Formats: sequence, C-alpha cells, structure tokens
Amino acid sequence: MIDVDSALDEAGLNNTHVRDYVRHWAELTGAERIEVINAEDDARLLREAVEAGELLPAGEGRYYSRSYVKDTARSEERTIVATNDPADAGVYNNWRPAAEMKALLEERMRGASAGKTMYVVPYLMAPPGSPLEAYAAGVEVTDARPVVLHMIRMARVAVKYVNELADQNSFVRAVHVTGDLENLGQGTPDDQRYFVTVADERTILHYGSSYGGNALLGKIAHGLRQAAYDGWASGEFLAEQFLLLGITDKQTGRTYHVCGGMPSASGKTNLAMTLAPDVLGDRYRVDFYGDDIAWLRVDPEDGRVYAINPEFGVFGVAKDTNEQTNPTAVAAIAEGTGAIFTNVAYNDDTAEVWWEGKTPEPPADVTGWRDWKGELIAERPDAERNAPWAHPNSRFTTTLARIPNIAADYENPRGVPVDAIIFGGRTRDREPLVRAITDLAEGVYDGLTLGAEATFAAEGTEGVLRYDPMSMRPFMSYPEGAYAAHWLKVIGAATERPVFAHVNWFQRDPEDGHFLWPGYRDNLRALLWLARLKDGEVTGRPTPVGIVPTEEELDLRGMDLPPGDLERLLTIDTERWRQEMAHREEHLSAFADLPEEIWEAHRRVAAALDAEA
Ligand code: OXD
Ligand code: MN
Repeated sequence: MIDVDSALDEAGLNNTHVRDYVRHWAELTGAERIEVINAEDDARLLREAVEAGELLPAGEGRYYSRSYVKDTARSEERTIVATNDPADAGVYNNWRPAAEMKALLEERMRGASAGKTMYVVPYLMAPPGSPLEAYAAGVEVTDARPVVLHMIRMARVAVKYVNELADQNSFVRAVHVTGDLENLGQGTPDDQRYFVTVADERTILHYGSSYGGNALLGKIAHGLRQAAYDGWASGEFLAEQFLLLGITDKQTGRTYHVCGGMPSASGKTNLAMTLAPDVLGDRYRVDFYGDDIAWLRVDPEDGRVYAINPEFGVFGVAKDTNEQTNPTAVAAIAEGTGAIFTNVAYNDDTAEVWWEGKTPEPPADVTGWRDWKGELIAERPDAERNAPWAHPNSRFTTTLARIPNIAADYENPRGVPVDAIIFGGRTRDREPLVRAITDLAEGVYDGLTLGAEATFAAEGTEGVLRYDPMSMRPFMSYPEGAYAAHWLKVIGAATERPVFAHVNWFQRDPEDGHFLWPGYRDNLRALLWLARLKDGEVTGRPTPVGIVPTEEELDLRGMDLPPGDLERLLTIDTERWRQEMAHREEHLSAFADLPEEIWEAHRRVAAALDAEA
C-alpha cells in the first residue's frame, strides 16, 4: 500500500479533510504513487511529459498532444447530475440517484489507476479573495499528467488554496480516472464511461476519458454544473456559460462590462477576445475577462450585479482561429506562450501545427504532416483525401494572462459590475442585429428561449431552433423552472440592473444567402449601441420583441453596408416571429414550475406581435 501521508506531509498539505479524501481515492483506485501539484511544477511536468511522449514540442515553448481517437469531445449522453433528492430532476440534467451513481463509479474506478501516479491538484475557481471563494476551491485527483498540465493553465493551482480554507471542508472533491480508453465501448450501447456530478455532495466522479472537456474537472463540471447547483442551493449566485468583456470609451473614461451566452458555434470566444474595429480603435478599448464562464452575484455594497471569470485560462476551439477571426487568440498561442494544442495536425519534421481555417489552404508541402489521428497526410487513401487534418473539436489551451488585451483588473476579487447581459443566437432570418430588453422577466424569458438554428437534418427541422436556455443546456444541474426562478431572484435583487439584449451576427439575404453583417470586430458596434442605450444616450425604436437601433444610432464609420442590408438587419419580421412563438410555447411547456412571470412575459410578447400582424 502506498504511503499517502508522507507524500502529503512532504507537500505541506495539512487540510485533514483533503488528506482523508486523497487517502480514500488513492486506496480505491490502486494508484502506485502520489504527487501533490503546485503551479510551479509546470516546467518539470512538461519535461516529463515530453520525455514520456505524452506531449510533443510544437515550437519554442509550445506543446502538442493527441487524445485517443474515440475520445475527442464532451459526451453529453454519458454526463449525469446525481443528487439525493429526486425533485432535482430536470429536463436536461440527466438526473440519477446519488447512491446508485456513487456505487457504480466506485466499481468502475476500483483498481483502475494501478501502476499509475495519482496527481493531487488543489485548485481555486475564482480570483483569490473573491466573495464566492467558499464555492471555488477544489481538489482534482487524476491519473493523467497531461490533465495536470491543462489544469495548471485553466485554474489557479496551489496547496495553499486548500490549506487556507476558512471552512476546511468546503472544497469540491473531483475524481478523474482515465480508464482503459481502448476498451470502453465509446459511443456503443455498451459504453462504460460515466461523467457524474454528485451535486448535493459536491463530488465529481469522471471515468473513461482523458479529453479536456471530460477530464479538466475545474472547468465545466465544477465551474458550471457544480457551481450552478451551489449558487441555487445557497441562493447567492448564478454560474453561467458566459463570456465577459469590458469596453472603455477613452473619450469619457466610462467602462461598460458585458457578459452573455451563446450556443456553441455562435462566435462566443471570438467576441470575448475581440478588439475594436480599426476605425474605432482610437476611441474604444476592449478588454478581455473571460470566454466561457461567469459567476454573477449582487454586491450588497452598491446593489449592482458583479461578475467574475472563475477560470485562469482558455480552452478554445482551434478551428477557424486566425488573424481575422481572433487576432488576440493567435497572439495568445504564439511561440513562448506555453500553449498546449490538442488534436490539431502536426508536422513531425518542423514541429508546426495546423488546423482548418488557420490559413485558407493547408500547407502545400505535406512532408512530415500528420492529421489529428497521427496518420501521414501523404499516405492517405483516396477515400480520405478531403478529410479534415485537424479534428473539428481540436483545441488550444493557454492562460488568461497570455491574451494581449487581458483586462488590468481581471484578478479583482470583487469582479466587475455588469452593464449588459447578452444572448447570441445563430439565426438566418428572424433575429435582428441587436434588440435590447429592459424588463427583467422578458430578459430571462429571452435567455430561456435562446437557440441556434438547426444546421442539418440530424439536428432538427429547418428553421426550428435547437433551444439552448442561456447556453446552459449541457450544463444544467437543477430543474429549469427553479433555474428561471433563481435568475429572477438573483438579478431581481439588484438595485441597478443590467440591460438585456439579444444579438445575432448570422442574418442572411433571403435571395442569395450572403451574410448581411460582416461579423467579428464589427460586432462591437452593436454592443456600443447597447451601452449608449443603457446610459440613455440613444432611445432606439420599440418593437414587440425589444428595442432595435435606428439606422442613425449605430456607429457604422468605416463600413460599407448596402442600405438594403442595413434595413433588413434591423427589421422585425412579425410573421416569422409569430411562428417562433408557437415553438417557444412548446419548448417552455416542458419545464415544470416555470415562474408565472416568465409565462406572462411570453404572453406579453405574443400579444404585442399579434397586435402588429
Ligand atoms: C465547451 C467548452 O464544451 O467550453 O463548451 O469546452
Ligand atoms: Mn463552453
């Protein structure tokens, strides 16, 4: 039996609750060694990982890894929220009884780390000193060194975070066991994987993957599912899959903070890291805070909603990341940044990396290039000639501090006051560029009916949204009706409330299908209008679904939009909206105990649309 206590003593880890937890899982998983991790261990662990072949060098101070071919994405079907109360079951949280899940996971994990090192990773999902710190500490135990290296980039990692806890028992127990990846039946009826958050016991048990989305437990499992549950159970805060950015008007000195959610493939990371369009750069500065998670609470001191990004890094999708779509990300993963790439293409000879959209065409000389599966491009069979080189979900991992426009105050424990909460769908013909909503219940209603258009038959019917409430569908940990009520309660407690808005960069011309709005850095123009609306500098045009800018109110300097396109971008198509209202009714009806305020908001919007028809 391994000597857990000596390893913990040596690391100075003296929190007795953490020690008991580590001892329990070390014994159960049968790990051979224990190693306690601090962020300073990064350089040594990188060297070891390269020596062991787990990482390959990808240019100066950058690294490359491939995950197992059947282990390249989050698995929503295998992800479960378990509690001891059946009333916690919702539509999306895949609820199961805690006792059943714990027994099952213990059985899977028993002896499964035999011969391996168990890394003990104490972490904090918040800037130190945050009022939400009590919900932020965790200890991930994992049997995979690359997971540790990702955790060091994605969370603050140090023993002191658990030694210094005010309540020594208030940390998330996050257990990751890789399992025998080649024999887990991924995607078959006999799938052995389980990714379980036992939310009312603050315990996360993930078995059967070493891919980041399933294995970095601080991020999604703790930062979203567990934190959302904790926020609800405590009544104190919201944890949402939101970006967070700041816009400073250099002329007035005023800074606006915007947070918000978008379903995947709707440009959330690109918007989070955006810069101002060149022509507006003299006047406005955009600061990056976070691209994926925000925790929101009301500060009793001034009654405003404050947001923090609990993460320490970015785990971004590589596909289509380039100078035009996301210049700040490109800088954040350049040589010398310590970035880790996963499942992009890799050149054995030059240690370069490539992904679809990095450049318009793949490298012309294919010598040395291997695709994400490790197959030589030069030796691809004809049938695979056009297959992508990188996996569509290939990633880069880098720390927040590497983003060139990281906000100076990103570690402020209080967070930043939120001026606007935006929801961004992906809709070809109904949603205008931006519509603002000043009523709380209508704003929450808008978030609950967020969605992205079905893109191909398998996803749903043409023109019908795949609803993704608040962009939290895969991360919902408690029932949707209670979730809506909690939103109304938390934001409703603010004395100065943020304005809500819905944005859409994806409207197309009905005739030739071209995108009406160029997107990317120009998206800031919609947010600038929203900020001015919040401050009463513009009034917009009221419509049944919110306030839309007039053409004159948008700052379009330096753009060359055809007038017809601009008009369409700001038009509300009442008939299409009335069709949508019927789908919304069906979508919301699935949620038990949806607050009456939300139904009232729905009926108000529907009646206003009918009155215009
Ligand atoms: C996600 C992610 O899967 O942020 O949403 O990685
Ligand atoms: Mn995400």
